[in-house]
Amino acid sequence: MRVVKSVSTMQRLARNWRRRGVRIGFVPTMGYLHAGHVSLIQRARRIAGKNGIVIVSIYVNPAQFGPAEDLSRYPRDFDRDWQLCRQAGADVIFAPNDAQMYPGQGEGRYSTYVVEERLSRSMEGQSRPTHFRGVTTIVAKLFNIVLPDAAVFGAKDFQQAAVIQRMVQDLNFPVKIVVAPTVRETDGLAMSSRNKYLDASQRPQATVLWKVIQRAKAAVKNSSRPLAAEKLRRELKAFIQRQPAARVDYIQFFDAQTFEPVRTVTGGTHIALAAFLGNTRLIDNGTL
Ligand code: PAJ
Repeated sequence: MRVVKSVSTMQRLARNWRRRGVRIGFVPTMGYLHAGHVSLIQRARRIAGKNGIVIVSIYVNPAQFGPAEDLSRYPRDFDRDWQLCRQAGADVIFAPNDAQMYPGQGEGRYSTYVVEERLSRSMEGQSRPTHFRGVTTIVAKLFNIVLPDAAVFGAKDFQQAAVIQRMVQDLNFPVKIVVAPTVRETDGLAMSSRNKYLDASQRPQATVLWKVIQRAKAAVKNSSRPLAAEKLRRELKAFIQRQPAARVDYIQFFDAQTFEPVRTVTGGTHIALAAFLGNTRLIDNGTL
């Protein structure tokens, strides 16, 4: 397995592979890898085939963090990431630094951004106003550097995957976007690099995000009529906030295609939520 740090080297390698007809599967990450990331790398391995190349990028992208967010303390462990990438079947880790990705930022030498203007407005986009601009910009840059045939994203970040899919469609990137299922801890908590921030009392309380999705599913299943979204939202919010460390940011019911919020909830409606456990912000989602 090869580690590449320079944009020009990565792009040169990718162009050579593509010219020779070698399939490139790509998994963009911010590192501190867990079994969720590993499942995406394994999926990319299957897509690329044994003659293809699987590239994992590890880059904590400053542009997608707000000023009050956890950029400076975002967890990192390159040696462990390296082991996990190798075990999962990656061929290349692309690990650029800030100077490679945003040359001269602040000196006026970086000034181009990619903005999706519809799906990115609600939920994560509302709570984190510059977040998706940072995500679409870095993913567009990574696609231009890595030149993937296919890129794998996790359903854990459901809105992110939809925004990327829309960007690829709107801007005609020749990349197939694959969305892989959310990998969970045995107690239901969605795996996340940020789970590391949870202390011993917050960690068991964090399962409430998953529990509330199960609760919403049960409510839909047990009702013969569509449910009023607002009433269900209030009940679920109260359920979450029974946990002393938990505070709800949003709970949204919406159509998974259009991302339009719905007023009545039925089977097939999508739920997404964000909640703080202490200072740690966690997200989860599922189909009801
Ligand atoms: P990161 O949070 O490191 O996640 C990288 C990829 O792993 C994303 O596609 C995310 O949805 C997926 N992932 C995270 N937890 C998962 C889980 N429990 N199960 C399945 N997949 C999971 O998302 C980002 O980084 C960044 O925004 C990035 C796309 C790399 C752009 O900087």
